[in-house]
Amino acid sequence: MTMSYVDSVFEQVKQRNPNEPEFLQAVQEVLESLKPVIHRHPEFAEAGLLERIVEPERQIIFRVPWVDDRGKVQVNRGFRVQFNSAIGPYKGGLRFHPTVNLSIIKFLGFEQIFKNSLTGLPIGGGKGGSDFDPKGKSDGEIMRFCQSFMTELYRHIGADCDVPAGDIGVGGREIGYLFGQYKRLRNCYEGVLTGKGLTYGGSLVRTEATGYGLCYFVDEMIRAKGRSFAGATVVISGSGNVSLYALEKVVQLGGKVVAMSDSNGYIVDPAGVDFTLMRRIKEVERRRIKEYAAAKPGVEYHEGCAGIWSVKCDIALPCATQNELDERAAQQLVDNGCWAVGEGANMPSTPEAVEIFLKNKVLFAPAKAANAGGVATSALEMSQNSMRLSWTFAEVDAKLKEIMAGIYRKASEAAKEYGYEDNLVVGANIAGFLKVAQAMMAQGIV
Ligand code: NDP
Ligand code: 2IT
Repeated sequence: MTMSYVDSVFEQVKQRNPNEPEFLQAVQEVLESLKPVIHRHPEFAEAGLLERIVEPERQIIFRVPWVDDRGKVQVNRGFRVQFNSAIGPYKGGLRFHPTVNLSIIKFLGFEQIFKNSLTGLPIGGGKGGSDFDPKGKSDGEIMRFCQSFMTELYRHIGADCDVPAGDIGVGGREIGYLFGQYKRLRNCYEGVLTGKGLTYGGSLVRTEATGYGLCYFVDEMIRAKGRSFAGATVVISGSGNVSLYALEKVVQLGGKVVAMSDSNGYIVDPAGVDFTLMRRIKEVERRRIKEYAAAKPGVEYHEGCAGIWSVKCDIALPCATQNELDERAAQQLVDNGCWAVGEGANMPSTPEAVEIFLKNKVLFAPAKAANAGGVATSALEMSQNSMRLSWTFAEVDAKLKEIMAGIYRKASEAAKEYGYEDNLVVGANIAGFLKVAQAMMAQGIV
């Protein structure tokens, strides 16, 4: 038997990108899901659509030199991968973390294409970042790094071309420094970044959007099966932007969060994690999660972040990083009675872990659907910047909720239509792909 079109495209991707395991992992999952679509649409193969969609439109890698507080010159590597602009300007975050490399930025950029499509808003896919480690750096060092990073990046981005935002290690402070430098270099005040501060063009709800959106999505998914957050025990990994606002929303929806983590370890708080205290320690004071245990009686701290999946829960929300939840962790969750998983991070579950969830009928919300609330609200920030108006918190929050419900509907309908009822992994991949594919078909071979 000759190899299928989809399999032969994946073979080519493997050959051309042999040292990019995260990128290959993301591509393999999407291509596998698309087999029934390709079968129904032979015109996609004729147009070389898959060969084109797996190749970034443009990849930029650059030197980022800066001077640390001791006067020593430091050099980091900067990246921006402009993956696909079929449905709108490139859009996606910047990650500053020592593990950043081209494979990671390409996997994130590739996922972003389909996620952004699912939002229903006009945004293409892109991602960027640096192997810079913000941990332990002074504000001055962060500022000088951001200014140097933007001194190269500014020539490649723009409000109608490519609009970066935050991701791991890039929050409000970094976006501020990046925006200031962009404006200075271009002499132009435009919505070139999202996640901006509220005094200079930011949108209400953007800070909370990914975590809130994750909970809105999971709520839709579990309510469709007669379940709810009320009274549920929840474990959230990470304690950064996504995790914190998932925590706040879970509590508002009547659930109890009993464990959270950072890259060093995890806390167990049987009484339910206190949002105000956790936010102060992690977001305001930028300290370690260990200090939450020191600050509140009855809380245990355990070294090593992977152990968090041994904590018994009804709902698990992995919100830290890629491949943080493996086969063993998935089995542990299932054995402990976990019945729903919502991915707040990008690709947090390994392919083997996803298999285990699906096989055991755990309600599974895949990242590119479940965490799309952040980028959706970024697109709402872009709209407000274009109109030179700002909407109230309630207005943006209502739009976010509606967008997340819409994504759930699109993913579950696509899954059903292609014979994979209740499989939101396949449904999200197909629904996200179809809009991009139609736009690419209309625009010719580009
Ligand atoms: P933050 O930098 O605010 O927080 C990241 C959290 O994850 C921290 O608790 C960090 O711990 C932990 N973490 C990071 N890397 C690792 C690692 N290698 N091993 C263990 N723990 C780790 O990032 P965000 O909350 O913004 O992002 C979290 C995830 O959500 C990422 O996968 C991101 O791509 C995804 N995402 C973010 C969106 C956003 O709007 N911000 C939107 C959609 C997805 P420590 O402090 O110890 O480093
Ligand atoms: O992974 C993601 O969707 C993000 N980090 C948010 C991107 C954005 O442009 O808001």
